[in-house]
Amino acid sequence: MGGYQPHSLERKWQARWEQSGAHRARLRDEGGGRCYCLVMFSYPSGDKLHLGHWFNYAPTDTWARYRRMRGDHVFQPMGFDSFGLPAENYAIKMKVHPRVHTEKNIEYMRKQLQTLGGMYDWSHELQTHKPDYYRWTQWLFLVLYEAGYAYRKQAPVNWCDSCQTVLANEQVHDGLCERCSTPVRRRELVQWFFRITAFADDLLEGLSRIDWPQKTVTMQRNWIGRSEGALVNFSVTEDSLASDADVDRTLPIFTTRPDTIFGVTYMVLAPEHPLVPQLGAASQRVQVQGYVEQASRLSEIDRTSTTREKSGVFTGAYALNPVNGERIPIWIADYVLSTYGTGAVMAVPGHDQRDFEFATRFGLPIRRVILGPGDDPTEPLPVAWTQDGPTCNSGEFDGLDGPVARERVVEYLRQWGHGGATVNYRLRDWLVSRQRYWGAPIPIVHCARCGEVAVPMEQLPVLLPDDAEFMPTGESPLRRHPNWSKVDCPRCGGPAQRETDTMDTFVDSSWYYLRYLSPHRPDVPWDRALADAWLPVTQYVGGADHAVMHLLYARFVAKVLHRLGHVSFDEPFACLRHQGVITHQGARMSKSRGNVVSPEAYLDTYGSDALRMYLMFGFAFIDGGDWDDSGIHGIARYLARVHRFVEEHQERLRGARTRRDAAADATFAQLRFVRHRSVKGGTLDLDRFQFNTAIARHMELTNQLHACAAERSPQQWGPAALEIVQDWVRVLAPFAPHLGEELWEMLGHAGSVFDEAWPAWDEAVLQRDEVTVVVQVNGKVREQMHVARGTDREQLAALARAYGKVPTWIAGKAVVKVVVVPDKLVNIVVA
Ligand code: ANZ
Ligand code: ZN
Repeated sequence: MGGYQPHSLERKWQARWEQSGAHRARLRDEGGGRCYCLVMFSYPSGDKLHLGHWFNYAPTDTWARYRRMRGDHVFQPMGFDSFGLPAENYAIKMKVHPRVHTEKNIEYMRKQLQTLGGMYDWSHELQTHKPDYYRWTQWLFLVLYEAGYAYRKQAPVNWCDSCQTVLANEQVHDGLCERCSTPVRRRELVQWFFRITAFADDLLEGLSRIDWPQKTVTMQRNWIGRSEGALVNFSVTEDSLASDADVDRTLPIFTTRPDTIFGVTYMVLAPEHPLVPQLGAASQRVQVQGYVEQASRLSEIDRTSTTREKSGVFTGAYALNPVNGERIPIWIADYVLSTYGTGAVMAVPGHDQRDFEFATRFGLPIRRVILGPGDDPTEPLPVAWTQDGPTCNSGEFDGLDGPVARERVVEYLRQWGHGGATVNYRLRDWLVSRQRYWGAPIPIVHCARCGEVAVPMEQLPVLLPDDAEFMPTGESPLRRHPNWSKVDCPRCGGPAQRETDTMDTFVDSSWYYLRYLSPHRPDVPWDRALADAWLPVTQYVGGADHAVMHLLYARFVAKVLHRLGHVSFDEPFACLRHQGVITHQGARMSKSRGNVVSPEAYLDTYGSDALRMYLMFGFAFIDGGDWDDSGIHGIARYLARVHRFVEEHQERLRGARTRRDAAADATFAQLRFVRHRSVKGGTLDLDRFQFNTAIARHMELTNQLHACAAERSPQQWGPAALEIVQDWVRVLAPFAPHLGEELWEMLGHAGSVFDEAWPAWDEAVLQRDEVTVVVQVNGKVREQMHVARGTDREQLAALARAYGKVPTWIAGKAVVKVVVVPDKLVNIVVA
């Protein structure tokens, strides 16, 4: 006795779990389903785990425990994404080595996670900054490199002056660095890329085979941005070239609207287009150069903004339209991007909004070649008509509908060698190199004689030196190290230089789910048999903010590994759910905002079960919400009440085992009904990650138990009632795992409640005594009656004739016969 003492109780069960190895995954066990439940691991960046993390991990653990009781072998690993910018930035600010403080944070976070009571198998923990992990990240790089999916090229990159590093497109928000909000600048640098674009169609196709939130699927689809269209080769006129240099005069453009080709009245090149310096009269040169410089200072976001006034300059050059030989002026304008399509467009102001604005501003002709409803081919266009319609003013292609016109124009172009159908993607190759210290070194050596040489696999890992100067200078810290980069070329033995860039941390997290299965294998990145048995991940849980970065990269890497025969699946995460965000004072929790709520104070006051249960009960998992602790006290009281029930009724419950249960059916009918309803509801809710309503179901059952205990004497509790109490404990256990174990023990059981089977429900018990009976008159449905189940034929017939509006349907007519199907239907036939 002594009431609910969460702290000692939780310590007791954590120690027992540890001692008995209760959370050890038995990955090679046969029989039963396999459930790989994975929650996105976190950055040990110094913020420690706050309530937002708790909100992610606790419900997922509840779900995993539930699956275990459903009979699955559950694997729920935990680890740390310990390389990368957050850790390095923190280290720079605090002037401590990233490894030192990262490892200190990991110790702390691991302790936090242990207090949560998560069913984690810590013997499978991994940390991405450890050589025995990043050795295999380097292996992955080489696998891609050798297959031609990793390459180096000069590229305009997003550069953050404050972080002194290159940022991926995904890390630039509204033209600002996502980490420090410094405006991002374009810069040309040699960088490493992964050829994700080679998998664009596979990445699109796979989206239809996975159970992911619709919004995330749409975001990935848009990010990949597949456009079907045509490549059309215009040609620059001979007299347009500045010098008689031997340049190719073809000017290819990408268009999704080849049906508008007769409406082209000018061309636009991106200011960065390689032809620009070659074009036009000397008189235009100064103006063109000035404009190019001005454009280079703008971000892509600004350039594509629809509200900004269009700008541009005429180059003095002309191109020829391949379908009609027309001579068309070539302009440059910043609304055309160098990174999309061919960096050049055929402008059709009559039917494209941007072109219309541009033409209006600069007085360029606007021509109608597509008809809207009721349009006259000779009337001028007051606004751009951007939808489909029959063609006009288009020579031999006149009068064709959009799709047909497009097909015919493309066919014509193809025949005459002026272009053809093509598909264009918005997706760009993944820029993976970083000029930073805290990451896995790229395992490449540059040799004066042999060029780029891969480090042989058996020489991995290429160790990150501990003694590099990691304060940012704009150059890779590894380059400034006195001797780290000096090596002998693996191929010729001559003097060579290590690649000094490190890998984007998203490379580390692109394959970690594979390593979890066998994190200590020194000989292979993962155990193939285990990977075949356990993957893809059954349930993945993490923030929606990863919709196009991590979640796209991990899919890409799985597809590469699959194509190269290293794994047998090609989608890594079969089912994905995003937890909502727990904000505080209206904003996402972050140390810099000073609005972080840490779980410790609540743990000290209420214990872990109460905190995790409150997080699940007080907020919808998918939606999150603003932190408000006013309900946590109520949840703590609820758990105490549950505990007290078992404590106070122990005698009654023990005796129930041996007592005869004769009166049980009658006495406990209502309890039985609520038990089945609450188990059914709770189970369906858990399948949908609706933890709050699942808990409400449990509360319903608690109330019913209390009512029964108050009404019925102890002698009336037999085994059937006891079983209901046990189910009530079983159903609580995944939510409050420590208390669940404790109650199970109080009920006299030696084993763990998590080895118990999840209770089932019986639909028959849920059939309330009421049924809906349809009333028809001459076969037409006129009413629906709610009547007691089992009502006999005569009574049903009588009820039906008088029910609702039925009397008005049969008034003044003769009832010929009444057909009755008990519990279902009454059909009154009248003449
Ligand atoms: C002529 C045309 C006529 C166009 C018309 C549209 C409507 P999506 O769907 O996003 O793929 N475009 C092509 N390359 C561009 C670039 N580098 N920068 C800016 N715009 C570019 O868009 C394809 C359309 O965007 C292309 O089709 C082209 O304009 C423009 F009535 O060509 B269109
Ligand atoms: Zn060499």
